[in-house]
Amino acid sequence: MSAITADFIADQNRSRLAAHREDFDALARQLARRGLNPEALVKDATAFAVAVPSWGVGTGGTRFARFPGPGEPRHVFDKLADCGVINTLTRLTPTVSPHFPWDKVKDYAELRAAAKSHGLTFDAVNSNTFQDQAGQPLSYKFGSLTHTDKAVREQAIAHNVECVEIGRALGSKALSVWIGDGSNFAGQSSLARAFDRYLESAAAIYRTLPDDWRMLLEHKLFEPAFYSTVISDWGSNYLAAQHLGPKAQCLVDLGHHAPTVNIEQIVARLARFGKLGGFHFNDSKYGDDDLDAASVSPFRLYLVFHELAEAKRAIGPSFAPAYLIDQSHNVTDPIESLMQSAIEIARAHAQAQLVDAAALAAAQEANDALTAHRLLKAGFLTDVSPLIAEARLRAGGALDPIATYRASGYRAAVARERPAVAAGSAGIV
Ligand code: RM4
Ligand code: MN
Ligand code: MN
Repeated sequence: MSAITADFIADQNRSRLAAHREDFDALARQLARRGLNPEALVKDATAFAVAVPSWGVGTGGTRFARFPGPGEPRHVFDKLADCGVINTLTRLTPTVSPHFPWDKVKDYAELRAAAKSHGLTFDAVNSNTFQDQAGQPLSYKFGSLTHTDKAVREQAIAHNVECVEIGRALGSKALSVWIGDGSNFAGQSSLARAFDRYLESAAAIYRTLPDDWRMLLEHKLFEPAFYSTVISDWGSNYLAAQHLGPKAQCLVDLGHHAPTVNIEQIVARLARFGKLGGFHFNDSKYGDDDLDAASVSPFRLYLVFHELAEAKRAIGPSFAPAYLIDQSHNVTDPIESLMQSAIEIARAHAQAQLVDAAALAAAQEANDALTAHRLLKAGFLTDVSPLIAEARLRAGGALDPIATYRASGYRAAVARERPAVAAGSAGIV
């Protein structure tokens, strides 16, 4: 169990309960007046979940520096303890997405049991061929799955196959693959042949996937390669996923597009053709900024969830993309940022359920642009805070997760056990 007890949470909730009841009852009355069913909406909000990234609970960094905070997790077991706190308070994040080899251990049964002791299970496993690991025979400096040298490609394939094996031991059902492959100079690499090599390598990984697994391919416009990346956009991603087969789907990281790209439209397209595998949620102003979800563009996140709600209506319950957070926390306590982000993602989801889909479709058919826009925006303009707080409360979570976390003294307590990390080194995690 997490260090934060049910009694402590109940105690913290007590002083907030009367105000919450008032706010929730008022919202429930308003929703009922609008023809919505508040009880069904609370149930739906209670069922909502998003995975946290194991790499997100350590303080991130930029290319220039990293400024670690107190009580940084020393290893994956500490990371799981932190992830447990996030879920205990928010009741939104029962799964953790691990990254290998960062989270490598000797005994995966022990890791799975440790997760369980914090009330957690494992989500998609992430492979890493964008860095060289200690003792690795061949370098990824010039690429991994798309390297010109077959031996390097084979090493990268073997790593992904190992990730699937680890994932099986952990009870995961998906492999997320993001590669840093690309080029820095026009002419440096053959754009056509690099993609061919990707397809061949990815197919070798795909062949080892268990039947009930998915392979989630992640595209990214730039970085670390700055002229071209091999899987640069949703078009290349879709082509690859289509080429590989039904178990391969596209993963949309919100920060991996050019700033003006219409991501919600990409979501609609991929969903329509069964290729929307999942998300990496974060927010950004310029590029892959990895800022906290909805901290810059909450309306964009809402529009993404509106498309997801539409897709669910069209496709039915089989439509279940994997929801993950992928952020880098440079100036906040990562536990606070991840709780805040999970809540904002749950908010966008809850708001999207408020849209009158039939009325919206009718306005669209009638070409009544302004009515359609107002119907779409109605969800975004509704403050659903009491609704998602009620869902948390019923699930045993905190009415105010961040205030409760601060009151718990968790960070100071772990800082006493976990030695301070030296500042200065640059890095993503
Ligand atoms: C990449 C990408 C991957 C993540 C790494 C750490 O930009 O978003 O999903 O695993 O960063
Ligand atoms: Mn990502
Ligand atoms: Mn990224």
